[in-house]
Amino acid sequence: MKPVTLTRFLLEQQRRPDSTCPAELRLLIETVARACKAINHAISKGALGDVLGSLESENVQGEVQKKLDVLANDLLVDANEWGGHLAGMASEEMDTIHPIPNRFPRGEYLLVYDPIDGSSNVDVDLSVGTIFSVLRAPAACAGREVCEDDFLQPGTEQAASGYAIYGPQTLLVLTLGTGVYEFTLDRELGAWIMTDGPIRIPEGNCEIAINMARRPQWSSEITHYINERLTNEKAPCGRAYNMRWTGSMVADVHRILKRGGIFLYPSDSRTPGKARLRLLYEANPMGLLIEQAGGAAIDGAGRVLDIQPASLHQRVGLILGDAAEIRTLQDIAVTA
Ligand code: AHM
Ligand code: MG
Repeated sequence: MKPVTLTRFLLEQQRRPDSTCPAELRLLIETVARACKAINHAISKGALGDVLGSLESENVQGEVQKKLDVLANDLLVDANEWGGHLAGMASEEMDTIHPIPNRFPRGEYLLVYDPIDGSSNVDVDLSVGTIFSVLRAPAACAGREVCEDDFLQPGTEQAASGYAIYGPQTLLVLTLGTGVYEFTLDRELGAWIMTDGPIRIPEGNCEIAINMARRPQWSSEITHYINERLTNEKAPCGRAYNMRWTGSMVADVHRILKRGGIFLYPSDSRTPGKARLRLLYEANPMGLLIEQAGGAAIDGAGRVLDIQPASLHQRVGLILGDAAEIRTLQDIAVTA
C-alpha cells in the first residue's frame, strides 16, 4: 500500500460529503504540523543548538520558563499568524490572548496550545510534546478583534485537537472529530506519514499513571481507588496494577491510546479549585482525542469536555483513559 501523507489524509477528509474539515481547517492543521517539525528540529539539536536550560522569566502561572518553552511558542506564533486561518491564539506561555495583527488577514479559527508539554523533561532527553486545540471564533466577533471571552468555550466545541510527541519517533496524533489518526515524521522526506488509525484504546490494561508524591493532596475516593488497584487481585488482568509516570502528559496519554490504562492528575482536595493541568490547552484537547478513541475523560465529577471555562489558564483535575476503568473508578470511589 502506498503511504498516506498528512496532506493527502486532510484533503480526503475535506472531500468527504460529511466533511468536518473545510479547506481553512486543513491549511491550519498543515501549518501547525509544519511548526511542530521546526520544534522537533530545535529539540533534537539539544546542547549543540543551545536550546536547553531555563530562562530567568516566569510564565503567567509563575512557572520558570525553559528556553524551549519560549522558542516553541514563538515558532507556533510565527508560523500561524500570517496564514489567514486564525482570528487569534492563546498559549500556556503567553499571559493573554494573541489576536492576529491587523497587517494580516483574519480567519475563522482560534488556536490554543501548550508549546512544550512536559518541559521539565527537556534537559534530560525524555519525551516532550506540543498539545493543540482548534476552536471556531464565535460569530459575534466578526468585524472586531477577538477577546479572551471568545476562547472560553467548552471542549465539545473543538473543531480539532492533537499533539506532536518528540520522542524516539516524532509523531503527530490528530482528531477532526471523526476518529484519531497517528502520523510518523519521515525525517528524510520531511513528511508526516500515517502509521495508525482510527485508534481504539485497548481495553483492560492494568496500568495506572499517577504521581504518587501528590498522595497527601488526594481525596479519600482517589486514595481508596488507588489502594484498591495496587492490591486487588480481582483486577481485570488478575494481578495488582502496574504503574508508569513520565512527567510528560503527551507521553502518558500516547501510551494509553496505544496500550490502554488510566491517567490521573486529580485536583487538590485540600484546596478547592487547585489542580495541575490546564483546561483549555491540556485537558480539552486530550479529552477529545481520548473520547474519539473510545475512552473517557472526567475532572473527577463529570465529563471534562462539558466544563464551561471561566478563564484562559484555568486548571482542572483530569482522569482519562479506558472508559470501563473510569466507570469502575467511579464505582470504587463511591464506596470509599
Ligand atoms: P507543563 O506543561 O508545564 O510541562 O506541565 C504539565 C505536566 C504534564 O505533562 C505532566 O503530566 C505533569 O505536568 C507532571 O507534573 P508533576 O511534575 O507534578 O508530576
Ligand atoms: Mg503542559
